Amino acid sequence: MKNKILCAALVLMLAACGQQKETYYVKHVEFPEGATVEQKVDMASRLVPTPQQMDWQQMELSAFLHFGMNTFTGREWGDGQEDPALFNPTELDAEQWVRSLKDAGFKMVILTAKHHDGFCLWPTATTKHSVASSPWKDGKGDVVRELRNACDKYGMKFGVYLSPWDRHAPCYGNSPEYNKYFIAQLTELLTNYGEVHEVWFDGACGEGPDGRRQEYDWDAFYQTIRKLQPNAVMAIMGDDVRWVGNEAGLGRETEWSATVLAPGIYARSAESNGRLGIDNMSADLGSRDILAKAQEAFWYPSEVDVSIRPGWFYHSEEDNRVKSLKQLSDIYFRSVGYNSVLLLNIPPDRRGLLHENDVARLKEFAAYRDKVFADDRVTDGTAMWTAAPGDEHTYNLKEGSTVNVVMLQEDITRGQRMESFTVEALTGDTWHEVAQGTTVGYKRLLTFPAVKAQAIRIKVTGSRGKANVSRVAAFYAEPLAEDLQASGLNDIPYDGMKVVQQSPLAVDLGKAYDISAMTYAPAGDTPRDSLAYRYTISASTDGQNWHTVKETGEFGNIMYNPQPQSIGFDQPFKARYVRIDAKAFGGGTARVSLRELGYSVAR
Ligand code: FUL
Repeated sequence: MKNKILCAALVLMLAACGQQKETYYVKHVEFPEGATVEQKVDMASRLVPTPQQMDWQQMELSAFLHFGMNTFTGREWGDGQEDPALFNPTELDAEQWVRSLKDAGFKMVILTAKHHDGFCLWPTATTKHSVASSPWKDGKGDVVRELRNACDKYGMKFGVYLSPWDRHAPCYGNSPEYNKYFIAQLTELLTNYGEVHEVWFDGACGEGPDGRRQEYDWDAFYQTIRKLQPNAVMAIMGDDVRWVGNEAGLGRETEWSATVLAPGIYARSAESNGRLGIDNMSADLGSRDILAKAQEAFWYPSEVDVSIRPGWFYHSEEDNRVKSLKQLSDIYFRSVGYNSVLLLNIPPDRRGLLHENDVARLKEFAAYRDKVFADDRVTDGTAMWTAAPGDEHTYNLKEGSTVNVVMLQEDITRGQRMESFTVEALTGDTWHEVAQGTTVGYKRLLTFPAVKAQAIRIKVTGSRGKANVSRVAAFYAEPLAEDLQASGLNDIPYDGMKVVQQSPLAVDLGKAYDISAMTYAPAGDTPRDSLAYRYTISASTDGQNWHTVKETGEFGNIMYNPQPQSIGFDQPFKARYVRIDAKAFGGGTARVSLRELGYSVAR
């Protein structure tokens, strides 16, 4: 198979220092029969990205634009029966999309040229089910073209999402015919719209009419892309970019771009991944243990796709549920900061504009990142350091530095190698550990409680040969409190609430409400050892007589993943006063504050 030959291409390069030859494997390596774990680990540590994968990784931030028929029907998945007459944005302005995204630091936009409902946003020759049959611009419009032009104007890279699953095309399920149809659509998009940097194929594969199953010809799709857009990366159902495994914005703390997960489009992948017992969602895709069982490994880096709103498409009822700055910042640290590219979806609305609330949040998000990363406190962090287990390197900080973020980068053109390390801070004349990390890869951001320090020290505790650490930096990120109101996790105004008791926290909500659920969202500056773990919730209508509404609840894993968690109840209860008795993981008393709790009011 041609792609196998391409992937297996082996290059010899001169190591920068030492002049001895190091062997690198671009994108794919097959282990020899009988290879030992050490040999496999060594070979995996010499896997490197293609130039396209490298460019892609360096973008860090891409934007997704889910726009189409669903925008006008209010659905997330259309059934393909929608009338094209419904598609009629009143003020579509692709320049507004691209300008807002560019200002917010995004380097590429990917548009849903066709979602599962089969409606095409460009006037395709393959079907009438497209913008050409809509009233928008009297059927003369082309959303893909408008986006392309805007990208050219603002210097933004451009990508397309084309859903293989098509609930409209009558030939869907008749495999050879539909594959031809799909390739014709792909060919139009990859021929008529200039340079395409990412082609995004969703894995969803539903049934066609009469329950027929479509067998996609992935190899032919792959060849089409390689022929027409050799510089594009092929994502998800592709072999350049891997789906992280969830749509919640959660990267893995240990994230190997050099992975044993075989891309789903290869014929052999189902057998190989099945034998290893892994899929995109598995926690471990690259450890020594799993390498020991594998026969090959891939450079197949992760992309974290998540929407700024609950849905992928615009729904006006979600206008007040745009993710908060804290949520976006957490997502950033757990995607870009976990060796992944963040693909954030911002869905244009029915006017054909990015909604004001989303644009405002994007601005805040960009301003926050700019502020955090403007001032690298490390004075000498860009000198390349070749790090073997047991090695350590000290980095001086500018005078008077307080830091709570450390960034590490590896030169991945020489492989991903770091397996574990610690970060220590020097305060006065004492070193103390502030963080531990596992993989680094292209970029790793670690956060920890703020510390005033003169220097930081990185100690390598595990690596695959010598890791090439290309940058170490340190920053201070202002802790963010969750704005439960803005993120739609609280229905009751905080202004009308009062704390009636600090510990355990008891709150007067201002008046009685029927409460159906609550949320606990630990604030960014809550020390980990005082986070609530086990809790009891009591309610009262008069502040005197209390009854228990939740006997024993647990915020599982909160100490490692301090994200909002919901508190469900068997039935809604009426309360003006709410109390939470909570213990921390270690058994001590937890500290909960007023704005860390949100309330859903029963309607
Ligand atoms: C999913 C699709 O089914 C969603 O609608 C969305 O497009 C998301 C990015 O991928 O699998």
